[in-house]
Amino acid sequence: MPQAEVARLTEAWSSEREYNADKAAEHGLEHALDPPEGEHVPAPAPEAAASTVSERNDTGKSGEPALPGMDAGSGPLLRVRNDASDRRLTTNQGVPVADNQNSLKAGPRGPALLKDFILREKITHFDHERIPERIVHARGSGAHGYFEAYESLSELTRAAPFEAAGKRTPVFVRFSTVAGERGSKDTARDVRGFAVKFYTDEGNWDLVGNNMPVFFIQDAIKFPDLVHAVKPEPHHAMPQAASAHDTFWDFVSLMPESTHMLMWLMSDRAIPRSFRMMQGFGVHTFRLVNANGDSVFCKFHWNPVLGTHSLVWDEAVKISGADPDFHRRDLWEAIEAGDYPEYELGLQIFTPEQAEAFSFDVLDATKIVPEELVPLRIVGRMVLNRNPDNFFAETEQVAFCAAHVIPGIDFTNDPLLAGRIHSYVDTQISRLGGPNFHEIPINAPVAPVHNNQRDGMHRQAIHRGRVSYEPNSLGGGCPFQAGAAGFVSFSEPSEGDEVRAKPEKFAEHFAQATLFYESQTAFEKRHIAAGFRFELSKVTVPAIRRRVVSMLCNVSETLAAEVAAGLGMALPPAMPRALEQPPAPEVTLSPALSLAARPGDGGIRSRRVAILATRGVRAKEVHALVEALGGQGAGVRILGPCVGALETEEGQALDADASVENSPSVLFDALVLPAGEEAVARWSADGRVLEFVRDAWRHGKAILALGTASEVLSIAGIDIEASADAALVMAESVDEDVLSRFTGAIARHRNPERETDPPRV
Ligand code: HDE
Repeated sequence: MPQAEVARLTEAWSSEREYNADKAAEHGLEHALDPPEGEHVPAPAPEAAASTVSERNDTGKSGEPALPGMDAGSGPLLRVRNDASDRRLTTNQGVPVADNQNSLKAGPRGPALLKDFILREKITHFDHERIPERIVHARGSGAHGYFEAYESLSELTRAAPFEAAGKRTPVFVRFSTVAGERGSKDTARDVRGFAVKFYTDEGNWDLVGNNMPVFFIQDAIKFPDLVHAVKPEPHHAMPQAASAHDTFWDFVSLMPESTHMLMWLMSDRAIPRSFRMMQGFGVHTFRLVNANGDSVFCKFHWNPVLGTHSLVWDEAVKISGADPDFHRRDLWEAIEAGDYPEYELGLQIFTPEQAEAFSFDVLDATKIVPEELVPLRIVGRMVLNRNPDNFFAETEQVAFCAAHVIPGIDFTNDPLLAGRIHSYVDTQISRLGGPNFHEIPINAPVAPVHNNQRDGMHRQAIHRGRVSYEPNSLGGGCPFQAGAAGFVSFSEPSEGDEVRAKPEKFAEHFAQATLFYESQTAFEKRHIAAGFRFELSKVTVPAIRRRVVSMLCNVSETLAAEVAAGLGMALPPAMPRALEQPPAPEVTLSPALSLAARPGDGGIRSRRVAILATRGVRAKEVHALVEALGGQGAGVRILGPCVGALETEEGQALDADASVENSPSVLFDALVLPAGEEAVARWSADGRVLEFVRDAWRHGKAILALGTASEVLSIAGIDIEASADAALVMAESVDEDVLSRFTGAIARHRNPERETDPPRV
């Protein structure tokens, strides 16, 4: 189209907006509650909105002009996937590389030349391969999947994922530890991050939660203090990925509001068996808002279909050495094997009036809303069915943000949440190098993005046209404000003086710590006491230990006494309470808080079973078990003294695919000791095998001993005569009954009744 014609169209288009008719509606409350859509005029011809009249000249790189309203930066990741199969090597500029073995030199023994742009590009890029790690949650593992709604929640919220039964929304999830650095171990005692990015058709919603429903602090202003206290101490940068040190306990012992979170952190919740076997929580109270603008309060819960299961501490410590990637590997392998991790989403819905009457404040992130008070409504499920193609591009570059909400989800005045709404975008600017991190493919929404934000480091989008301001007439008023169809903040009346203060109810610090402790089973209580004992035994300043135990006196005398005894100290007086006359709690026992409340689906899918093998092992049962357990979805490995072929009792060859050396007991959920005279004799004389068996026993694992293999248990020091133990199955050979007792024990995960403190073996 000739330039003159474009000018004529532009004049006509611009004239359609004689004045800004939206202006009058900008004022007053009515506008706030029901914002109008912005005035906009369709372009009279595509050329009128173009940057250039030459936009149809396709150079082979420039491509076609933008389609009307198109945002090529959003949409599936296909647009950026890169596959090198059957392709030649190139530079970053696409220049084919002839020789990737030698730098350019003046003669074979001569000096390297500065003009070797190929060498220089390669080395320069390599020099900058790392980006700053996350200040917290640095170590994480991610997966793609989808969320599927069970029902329409439109009476409660207009949020897109809950629009209709069966609606699927793509998600990317990142699980993480908090304190450790990027290369630290997976099985540290720590909170786990549980961050979900929903790519909804109304933009990205990030539910950036944890595997514990409460937090250490009540106000964001204390977050840097908390993190400085828990991270390695600044003078010598130790310990890595551990809260068991002076500065953490010094801080929390002076912050009694941490007590409730400390109960969770010292419990088995802090050492999950798998990311697939832990809950997730949104922590804060959020709002749901429906199309009429009506709002209710909401707490988000993720419940794993496999149930909640944890490691025991001794196991977690040993896994750190045997496989620091234990959780990352478990997640990856489960997805590769088609055992897609699945979690149900539960909502606790309550009104502000209900909240007002609670003995605690729902804006206080150190408090839960007990499920006995407000039951869970299960509204959908999340399935993780695809591993990332590339760890860095996806799991490392994904940028979650507590401020990413969509129409239908809104914030409350939780002062911890307020700080988070600021922090996440801010941190990405230095971590991901500028304000355009939302254009990194894993972060880009699938909903199109159109606004007048421009430029900045690493800008990817090529904006068509010359309009980057609003109001405008040269772009037909576009992109125009969406009005009531857009995100309308819930209009909550606010009152009060500008003060730095906390509400009175925030001063109650112990009731829910007691609720949590009292709601645990006997073995969980034992583990909590052991957790405190271990952590405080690493604290070198007795005054700090005393302070923590005095805090525990306000939770449970029994717990405090047990911890004090474990530290060889006298029980101190209880710490003075900030609130002397706390209100009576509504709920004093909540079985839902115990890990035992969610045993899982009763199957053994993806559980790991070790079958020991060595020369002389009876192969018959080994083959039968591989088939039977594998058939039920368990991951079965045959562990020899080393990998490779060994000769069985029957004189056949059996292939060991792992060894007692490369895969110790802690990497498995169950153990089989098959029969075979010679094998039993060999195992009985092998220290590594005896250690393997002892660990399996001590960690409460299901054990199947066939024929005379039970002798190995006795030699390992296990008192099989005295133990009436459902997880120890001894039999001559494998039949239906033996198999069902063994798989039943595996499905139960661990047998805590076997535990003694100190351990019997
Ligand atoms: Fe975070 N948090 N946080 N946090 N958080 C970060 O964001 C922050 C809090 C959580 O897999 C950072 O991208 C403040 C509670 C998860 O990438 C940072 C406060 C909960 C992840 C940040 C909190 C979380 C983060 C570091 C107190 C549970 C990992 C790098 C006001 C509801 C997300 C980053 C991922 C990460 C700030 C407290 C969960 C610095 C200021 C409470 C799961 O922005």
